[in-house]
Amino acid sequence: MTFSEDLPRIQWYPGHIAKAQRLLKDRLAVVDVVIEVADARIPASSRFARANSLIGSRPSVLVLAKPDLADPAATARWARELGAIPIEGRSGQGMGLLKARLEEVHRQVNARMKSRGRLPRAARAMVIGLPNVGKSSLINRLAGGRKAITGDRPGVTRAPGWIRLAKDLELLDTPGLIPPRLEDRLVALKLAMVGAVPSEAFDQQEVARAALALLAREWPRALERFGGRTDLAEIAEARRWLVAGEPDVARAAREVLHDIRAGAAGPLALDPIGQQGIPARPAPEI
Ligand SMILES: Nc1nc2c(ncn2[C@@H]2O[C@H](COP(=O)(O)OP(=O)(O)OP(=O)(O)O)[C@@H](O)[C@H]2O)c(=O)[nH]1
Ligand SMILES: [Mg+2]
Repeated sequence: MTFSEDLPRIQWYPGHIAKAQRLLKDRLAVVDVVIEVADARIPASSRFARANSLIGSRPSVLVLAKPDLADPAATARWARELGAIPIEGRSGQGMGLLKARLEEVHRQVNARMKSRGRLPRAARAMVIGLPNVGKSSLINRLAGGRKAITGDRPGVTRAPGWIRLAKDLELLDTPGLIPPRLEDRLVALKLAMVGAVPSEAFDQQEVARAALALLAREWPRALERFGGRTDLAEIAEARRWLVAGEPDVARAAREVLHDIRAGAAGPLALDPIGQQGIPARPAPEI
């Protein structure tokens, strides 16, 4: 059997994701600039398959979140390849670059509006990304101490608030949630490994086993945390996690997944460089 046939099936589609999907389209309709957040550990797998059709011809900026949990060399290569900006949520490292890029985009958007004879107005930006990828942390960093401006905007169903980031740049205070791509089992496994899918949504032992097998194939250095073992019973035995004298495999699965997610197994790079996340998009028409 091949590796991919063995992969667990992960199904998760809670109501809030379905609702967010409906809202995303409406909100994107009033946005000029999209800030797409991907996970630096899986820059391709964490992008949204339908991003192109949703973002359309709008300019966009790609942020690689949680670079502290990713392999620095891989992140640097991905950033170059995708023209993306790595941003560390806690230190805010990389924010200066993002702000400069947003300013530039907003100047272009303004110039376009003027050339079309439209009244000048602030450019509107919105953050989109997977569950738990770091959207709110990024919004908080961008907003600093600024307060949300409330008020209705045509075309927005639920009148979210706008935060003024600069004289002519506003940010939507509610991020757009994009659904995890679970139909591709390898992508789904990687999403579970970075925490984009909550562990209640799948069989932990199945996913922990598949995660260890994936690490053995793609990123063996992470297995050092588990003494080089890929077998849950062996990991449990080595750590002395026993129930009634037997290896506590359920606990081993939980701990393995936790360590992978939280960075205890070291920095990760789970997508091969060059892997296509979404088809290349022609340069946006600004
Ligand atoms: N290690 C690390 N953790 C981060 C970083 N940015 C955010 N986090 C953590 O990741 C978790 C999710 O961050 P949020 O900003 O709430 O993510 P979100 O995309 O808004 O999540 P949802 O609203 O649940 O979809 C939190 O525990 C953050 O502290 C980062 O750069 N590095
Ligand atoms: Mg959030």
